[in-house]
Amino acid sequence: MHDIFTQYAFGPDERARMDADGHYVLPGILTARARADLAGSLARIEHLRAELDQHPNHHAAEYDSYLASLIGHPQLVALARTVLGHDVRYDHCVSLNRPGGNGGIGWHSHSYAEDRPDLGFVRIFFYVNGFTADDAGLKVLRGSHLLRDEKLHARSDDDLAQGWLAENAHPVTGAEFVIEGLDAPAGTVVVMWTHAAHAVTPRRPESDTRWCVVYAYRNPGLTSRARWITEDFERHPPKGAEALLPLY
Ligand SMILES: O=C(O)CCC(=O)C(=O)O
Ligand SMILES: [Fe+2]
Repeated sequence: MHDIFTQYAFGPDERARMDADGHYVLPGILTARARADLAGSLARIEHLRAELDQHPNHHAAEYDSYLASLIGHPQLVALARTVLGHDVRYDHCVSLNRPGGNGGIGWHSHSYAEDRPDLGFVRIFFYVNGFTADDAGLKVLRGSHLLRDEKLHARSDDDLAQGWLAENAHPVTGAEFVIEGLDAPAGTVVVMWTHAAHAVTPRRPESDTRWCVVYAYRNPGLTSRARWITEDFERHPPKGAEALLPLY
């Protein structure tokens, strides 16, 4: 099994940053080989999406053996465990390719265990060819995950400012939340707590496709809304993922 990450630092300091901010950016850590393999797999998913009357992007690993092989990849599972502790389950693998002209996505958060802070859920985004803040760039609100609000929704920064931002303040500092646009060089990995508010800016019409896939893991304990795993896949787990696939 080839390495997918080059050396990176994610020790107690970085982990504390993630717990304070809701996300942590690991710039350019994907190996050249992983970038090439991922770009190939993600292009195949995009092709299937156009061809099939299905949503292969929602089950990307079920349509591509390379993507499936990463679910139990020791480096990816180790990163998930650094965030969640040892007892983790795989939740989903969704491709997030954004071709030139893609509209991005408005502000939202994701759900899991709102009343159980002991149960974590992390999304690990692979930004294969990166992005810039004004070109399919991820936007965040540092500290928003601390509210564990799964119902956050706003179509635009203005809607967010007039709604959720006006009604909520940082629970620790009391300060206003600040909209922040991230930049990510090629090969960047972003880890994000599931309740963190985020949005994505449109992809410029003249830009190439932004290749991205997200792997999500969680502590078992509750059912999960985003767990799009077919029975067949659960019965025939990819190598190394046998213990990660069950719901509990
Ligand atoms: O496309 C992205 O960068 C993020 C999309 C997103 O919001 C998500 O997958 O939860
Ligand atoms: Fe999202």
